[in-house]
Amino acid sequence: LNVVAARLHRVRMPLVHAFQTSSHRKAYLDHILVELEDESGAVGWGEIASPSDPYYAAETVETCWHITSRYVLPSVIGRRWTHPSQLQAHKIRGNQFAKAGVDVAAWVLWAEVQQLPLATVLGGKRTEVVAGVSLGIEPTIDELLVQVQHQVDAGYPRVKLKIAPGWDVEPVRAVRTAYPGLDLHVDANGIYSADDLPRLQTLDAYGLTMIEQPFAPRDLLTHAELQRRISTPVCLDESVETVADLEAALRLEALRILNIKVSRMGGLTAAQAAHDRAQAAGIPVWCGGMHEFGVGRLANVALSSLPGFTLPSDVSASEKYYARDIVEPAVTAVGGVVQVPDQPGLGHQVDREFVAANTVGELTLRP
Ligand code: OSB
Ligand code: MG
Repeated sequence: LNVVAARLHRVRMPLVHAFQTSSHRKAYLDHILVELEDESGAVGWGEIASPSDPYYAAETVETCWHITSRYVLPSVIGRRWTHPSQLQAHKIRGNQFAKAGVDVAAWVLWAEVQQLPLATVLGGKRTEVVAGVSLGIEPTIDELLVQVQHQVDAGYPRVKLKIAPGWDVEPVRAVRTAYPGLDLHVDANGIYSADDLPRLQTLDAYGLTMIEQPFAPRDLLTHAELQRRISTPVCLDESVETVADLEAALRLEALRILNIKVSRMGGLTAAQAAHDRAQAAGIPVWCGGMHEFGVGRLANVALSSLPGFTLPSDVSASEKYYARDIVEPAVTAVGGVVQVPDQPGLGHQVDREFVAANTVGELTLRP
């Protein structure tokens, strides 16, 4: 293949329900869609799902735009390739979200050219994947319980709660009391420190499926310490940006579950490698989300069809996030189960008119 043109579309969409984590609050998102065009005329789409501000990872929408247009795309355009993994921008340090959007677009293009579903070219075996939902910090516990009920009614079998100091044991106790059998887990997005170990240990009493990323991304040692003290599995998210990070975390016994995010790992190539490594180590994985629009979410669905994804993934239906999605048809879930598309590429059409109507910035690059 040979990419002869690349386009970036900065698209703005409001969330159905504003979302707050331990680090930030958001009501609308700007994601950058990446469109790669092959010399054959085939097109592959990817999505750069970076938050606007550098509070989840170091990147922002602005840094992604800069790095993608100035470094990642110039390393791809006009270069001949036969497999998307050959396009890895190894020279560029970090900037995983920027790299991920281009890597996904290359995988989708490759699947399109072969007329195969993205899941199939990745080695996916499942025809459907189980989805869970992620619920933000709410102003009150009563409002949280309304959100949980709403998602349980929609059929989702797993609920994850965002926690932070002042919003941890109480909401967990309230939700656990109301839903004794629910598959429930918590995600702190790295807000706690070693001083909080005793408080986090008290969460061990609530039958949580996992405690996700309690400590700062580089603080593997404190994750290992917590895992020694509790029987609830510790799950890593922000700590694992590369397969080498995973290797170190495994060696330190800092995790028992891995959240694999396509964006955080720099794309499907690395996400697939992390899956293989975790599977060899006996670590169950699931696919985390970044409130992706349809393009990024369909890449997450395809990844989740790999055999090691044995826990529910954050691949909820379009309607959980957006009143209208940029893909046609929208992604749907029945009883918390999402079908893995069996059509070529992403398996759904990108709605170009709707994308154009919501675009706030565009750029085309050629050799
Ligand atoms: O840690 O998983 C996270 C959203 C923004 C930043 C961090 C996270 C999240 C989510 C989104 O939980 C979940 C989803 O996309 O369904
Ligand atoms: Mg997380």
